This record gives sequence, C-alpha cells and structure tokens, in this order.
Amino acid sequence: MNHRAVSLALLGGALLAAPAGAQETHRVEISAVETDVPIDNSGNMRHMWTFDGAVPGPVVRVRQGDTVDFRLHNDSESQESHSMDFHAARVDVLEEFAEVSPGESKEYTFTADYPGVFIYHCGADAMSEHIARGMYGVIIVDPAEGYSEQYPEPDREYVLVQGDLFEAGSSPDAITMGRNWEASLINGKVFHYSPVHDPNASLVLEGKPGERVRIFYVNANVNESAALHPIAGIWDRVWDNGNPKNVRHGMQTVEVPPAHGAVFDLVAPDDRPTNNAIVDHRMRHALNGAVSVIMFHDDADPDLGRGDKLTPR
Ligand SMILES: [Cu+2]
Repeated sequence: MNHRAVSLALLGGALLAAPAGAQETHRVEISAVETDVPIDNSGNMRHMWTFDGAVPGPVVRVRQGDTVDFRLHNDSESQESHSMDFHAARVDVLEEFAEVSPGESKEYTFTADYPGVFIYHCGADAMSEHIARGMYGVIIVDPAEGYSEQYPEPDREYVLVQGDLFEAGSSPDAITMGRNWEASLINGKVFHYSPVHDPNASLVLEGKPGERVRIFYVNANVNESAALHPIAGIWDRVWDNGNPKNVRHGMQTVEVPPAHGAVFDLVAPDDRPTNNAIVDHRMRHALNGAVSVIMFHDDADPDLGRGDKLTPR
C-alpha cells in the first residue's frame, strides 16, 4: 500500500473544519521518510529526514475534544529509527513516543484536550539531529467553542514553521551545540516567501486590504528562540500557544521559544494596498532565511490562505 497517498488523503479530510460541538475521530497516518528535498527556491537539494517526504510534515488539524487515531510508519528504506511526539497529546513518553525501527509501524490514540498550535517532532536519539534534519510539523487544535469575540474568525490563515539548516554532514553533537549552523528555513526553504531577498522566490503570502490574516507559527529550531515581528505592521492580537485564553493585544515582537507555537493576527489597513515582512527579528535568523513577505492588495489570490492552501508551496 502507498502509505503516503493514504495519509495525504486522510489529512485532506482532516483539514475540513468540523461543525462546532461535534467530536470526531481522525485517522492520521504519517510515514518517516529519509529523502532528498529542496532547501531553497533554486532547487538545491539536501538529504533530510522527513515526515511524508517533505519539510515540514503535513498539517494535522482537529478540534479540541477530538480523538486522533495515529499511525507512524517508518519507511523500509530508512537507515534510522524514528518516533512521533505530538505536543498536543497527553500520553506516556516511554510508550506512545517510543522509537519505531525501519519497516515497522506504531499506532497510538490521544484526545486533543487543549486548543492551540502545537509542534510535532521526531524524538528519536539524537533528538537534535532528527529535528534539525526536518522531522517536524504542526498540529492545529481549533477551540471547541469555535470563533468568538475574543477569537474572531479570520479572513485567511497561514502556517509558518521555522527551522534550522545545518551544514550537510554535521554531527549530532555539532547540531546540539549550535556549530555548523547555515540558515533558517521557513516551511522548509531559505527565504521561501521573500522575493526581496531571493529573486527565485516565486511565492508570497497574500491578502486583501482590510483583511484579518491569522498566522499559525511554530518554532522548530533546535536551540534558539524566534522574535516574530511583522515589519511595517503590528500584531493585532497574539495568542500564546494559540489558546484563545492567552491573548495579548497590539504587540510588536513576540518571543517564541524552541518547540513552541503562537497564533498571530495581522489586520491590514483597508484604505490602500500594503506589504509586510514577517521576520524573526533576531537578525542572524532574518538575514539568513527567516523573512516572509505578505502582500495585501485587491488582486490577492482568492484561494491562498484557505482550504488546503495554508502552507503555500
Ligand atoms: Cu527521526
């Protein structure tokens, strides 16, 4: 059976929003695949360890109270054991998050008890190497109560995952200690959405003047926090961990530690087209890949930031 096709089909279904109040069970299947993937807009390839063959792995989306029936399959071509640590799960690290050998599978079930945006990552030894080589992704847990005055419905949604790129062949110890650091990846690529910094960047985030755009942000760096700022804008609201109860207003720069997430709303001026650059204001990160341009204009692609286009690729 083609596990990747199965998991993508299931995840496609999971992306459809459930009606408020209904509790569902989501069958989610993800494969650990060691493969070459492009790490920039020029198509330069790097041997990475991935979930479902891409960095980051697929977006999993459920509602608070839902059950996730999860299956991790470690591809038979893998050289390494891998595991799956969902930060949205309350389970046993020794059982559910145990390593899976090449060619083997493991299933476990959890309920998504807390709303928010959570990282998932491989926890196999050495964990820093497995994360730095690309084994991470996002699970969004929408609040059970749905949208509210405190957590308004956005016009568009994007998922941004930031990670490290280390020089090829870096040892686990070098990665852990921060040596051989090369660049920042946004959704798996250096300057993925920044034609300002990379003329080969063909994608940007888009919205229309006056729209509320929601960014589900996760920091998958091994060691370093991110300082998220929307250049030429102000975060209208920020929810720490993406939980509607953890709201802050009118923020300029918000620190997101490694293996954490936050939800950021940007409301564009409604009287003119504007552009913002969402940066990790830690300049070492910004100037080495962590810039994402968002353009607000009347001709914005109506499909971007909606349905299954939360992670433009
Ligand atoms: Cu792994």
